[in-house]
Amino acid sequence: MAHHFDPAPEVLANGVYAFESLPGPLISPPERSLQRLRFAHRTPSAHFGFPPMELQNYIRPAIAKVDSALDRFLPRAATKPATIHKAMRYSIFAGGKRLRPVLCLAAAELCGGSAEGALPAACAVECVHTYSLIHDDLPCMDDDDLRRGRPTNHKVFGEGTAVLAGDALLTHAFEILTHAKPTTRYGTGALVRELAQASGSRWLIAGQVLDLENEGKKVSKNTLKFIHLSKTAALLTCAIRLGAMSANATPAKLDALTRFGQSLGLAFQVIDDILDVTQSTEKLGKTAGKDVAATKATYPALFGLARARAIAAELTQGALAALKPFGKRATTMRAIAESLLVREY
Ligand code: GRG
Repeated sequence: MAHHFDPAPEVLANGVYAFESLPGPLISPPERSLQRLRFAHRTPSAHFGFPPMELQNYIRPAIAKVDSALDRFLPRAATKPATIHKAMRYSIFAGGKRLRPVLCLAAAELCGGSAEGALPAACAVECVHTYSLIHDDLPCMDDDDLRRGRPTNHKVFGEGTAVLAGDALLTHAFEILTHAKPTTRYGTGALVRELAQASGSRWLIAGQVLDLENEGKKVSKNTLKFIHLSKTAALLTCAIRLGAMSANATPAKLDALTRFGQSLGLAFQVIDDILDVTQSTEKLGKTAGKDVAATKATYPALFGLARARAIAAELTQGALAALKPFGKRATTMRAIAESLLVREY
């Protein structure tokens, strides 16, 4: 069976990656709904920027379900050797937004499944995501001291343990994923392949490799899009696809959600780039201004802030358009996408 993460992006003769399948330029977002989100009340427990009350009512219990499932799925802190299990739990429970697991649960429900049925996939993706952050923060990568508002894993446990905590989370993710119930369309092998491909050397790691290789260089639009698509959008899309697969989604629904995930994932990273230059370290919970300091390839660097903001809005609009076949059932998914566009951290 053809698989979403199978084809590597086409590499052109000049070494540039082609993105014919991605949504092109789109129209501006509806100003009215943005204003509603901008002025919605923000509570300290709000994880997604400015979610309106109805969305908070969805996100809070979803995060609680994910947190308690992660607690069940991960080895106890006292399990020997305790150091590694403490280090894994330290980063997992450091206060991340839980965006990917929430999207996974929402995708399952959108396709007629249950949040409970999607929990193994949601937790598996969060473990892979957390591993990637632990490794990204290491001195040999982005070299950061702060993550999720706390000292980074290697600052607390030392570099060796941090490398191993990342490795262990990556491996444990696949053990967790085997707890997902197979459906008539998607067996355990299909779910495992999905996560392995999204987090492997053609997607997540490809993005990180190009990110490192292009520091200090002026990259083309296509290369920048490939970096963002692979280092951020691939895992986010994978979370959504796994949620849909846990609900035995039809191929048509899976395709629509793949388009949604790719546009949303790109928008999410463009906004991340913007926040890096517009927000404080305190607000972000990670060191602000790092991209400029490391002369990273980012949307504000390549296009300027105003154009980067417009691109994020266009990509969000593209994500919303991909949800059209779901009609009113996609209200929560739409609200998540809209709230991410106006997030401040
Ligand atoms: C294999 C050595 C080795 C390293 C892998 C792949 C990788 C390292 C790093 C890529 C990770 C990275 C920094 C991707 C960018 C995606 C992104 C914006 C992450 C932050 O996501 P949030 O804001 O984080 O959802 P929280 O903390 O809220 O979960």
